[in-house]
Amino acid sequence: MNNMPEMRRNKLKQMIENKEYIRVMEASNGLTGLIVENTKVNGKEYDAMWVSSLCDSTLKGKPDNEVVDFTSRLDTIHEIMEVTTKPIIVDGDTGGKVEHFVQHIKTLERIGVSAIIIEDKKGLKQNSILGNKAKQILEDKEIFAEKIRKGKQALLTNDFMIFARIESFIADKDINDAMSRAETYVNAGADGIMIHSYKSDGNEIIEFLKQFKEKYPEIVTIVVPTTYSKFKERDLSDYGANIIIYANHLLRSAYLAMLKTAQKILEDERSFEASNEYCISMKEILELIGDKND
Ligand code: SPV
Ligand code: MG
Repeated sequence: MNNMPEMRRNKLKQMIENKEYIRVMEASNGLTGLIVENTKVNGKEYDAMWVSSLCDSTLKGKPDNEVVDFTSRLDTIHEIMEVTTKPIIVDGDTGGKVEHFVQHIKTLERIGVSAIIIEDKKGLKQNSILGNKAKQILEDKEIFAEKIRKGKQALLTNDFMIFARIESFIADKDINDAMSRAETYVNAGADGIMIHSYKSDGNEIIEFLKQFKEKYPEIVTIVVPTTYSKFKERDLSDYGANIIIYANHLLRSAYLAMLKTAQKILEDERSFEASNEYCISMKEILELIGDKND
């Protein structure tokens, strides 16, 4: 397994050049990293991994509001890198203070991460899917653009990408706000634009992709179809999406399975039933974490 930083870092750029679209799955620890690395169905597999702030926080029982700091996020990334080779996109939340952001992306670039996505919010960051049920405060677009500009200047390679995430729809602003922010961030050097929505019809996303790709056909677009999950990858790609991220599905499914097991053991006052119904065997677990040098 070659997981050296320089081998991993440029893989995402190469994939963007060569593939119709990039399929990304959340990886939030070594174990989920192994699932993303190794799962294959009918010749299909995941291209890259997303290190989600939501999942990283949830696994620590903490809210998704940047309380889990960069050092801790970095531990998670290292853990994933230990056992995988696929490229990594890091959820950088707001990117924090510009001075800190510059340091953080230099670290990420050095260890072999391929891209960071930062979102144009300020104040106490709230998860986007909360939409208008939380206070979503957008950053001034010029201030945010400066963060992108400074970040780009700090990088040492052409491999590492900074993607700007537009939260206009999350803050109930319209397409004009989103497009104007997109233009500012592209001009500041953003390598791609992520557009997000908490609505399930996907209309805002489709309209944005249409307008954006008309203007910037060459700039990478990223979508996270958590709420508008009915769209097939092919549809999103046809609308203009280049990177499709399944941001939290391993964590959410694992939680459900773990809760069921915990409840079942309480119910039965032994593990026999839960073990047979909900658990993989000890043999399978031990094989999974067997000696990777074999
Ligand atoms: C995350 O996975 O942490 C994200 C995507 O930022 S979302 O939860 O939809 O905001
Ligand atoms: Mg996040």
